Amino acid sequence: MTRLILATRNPGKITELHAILADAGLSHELVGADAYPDIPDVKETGVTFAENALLKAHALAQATGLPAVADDSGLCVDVLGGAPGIFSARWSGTHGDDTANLELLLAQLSDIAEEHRAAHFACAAALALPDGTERVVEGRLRGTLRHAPAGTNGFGYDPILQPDGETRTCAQLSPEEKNAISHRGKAFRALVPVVRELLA
Ligand code: ITT
Repeated sequence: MTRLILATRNPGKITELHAILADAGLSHELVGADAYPDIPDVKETGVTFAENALLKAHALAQATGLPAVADDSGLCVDVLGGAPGIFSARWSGTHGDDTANLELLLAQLSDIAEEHRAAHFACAAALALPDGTERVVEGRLRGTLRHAPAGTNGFGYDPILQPDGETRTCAQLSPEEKNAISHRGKAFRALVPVVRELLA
């Protein structure tokens, strides 16, 4: 069985990719970066989601000698020209402070009318092999930004993004409902044929 390493310490992402690979009939053993604690975190110095996902996947593939999968994602707001984008996790200055990031964004958009509040979550998912072979695919979830948060599921900007065709925010969807339509779900599912092709 081929072992695949996923460049994240987020157990939710490991579970999600595991389910997607299993649904597709692939039986690769999937391990998180936590299984290799000596490997340092990679600096995300790219300026696109795809560049950052590839940076992380290559670093892990080189360090472990295993095929590696990495993703990078964020929220892109149309009226802000795609920001926060790759800065989504540290929009308010502190990496991973979801509440501060969300509140800052809501304040910045406070006088923006409903019809101009379009935004999307974007995710790039990359596969890199130890020999340098690489592939990257992308997924998006389009929606509208609410004026106030609603819902307690998920993380990050989930409480303010209402997907197109939905009456609830992402944070009001169950994890299964979100995975079915999410940027990350789409990107990981698009990666399945790539895994099949390169790791047959
Ligand atoms: P890694 O350890 O895997 O890198 P991370 O928390 O840095 O995880 P991501 O690169 O996946 O996260 O996402 C960057 C930020 O984009 C994240 O902190 C959120 O603010 C936002 N984001 C990404 N996907 C999201 C989602 O599905 N729902 C809500 N916010 C999301």
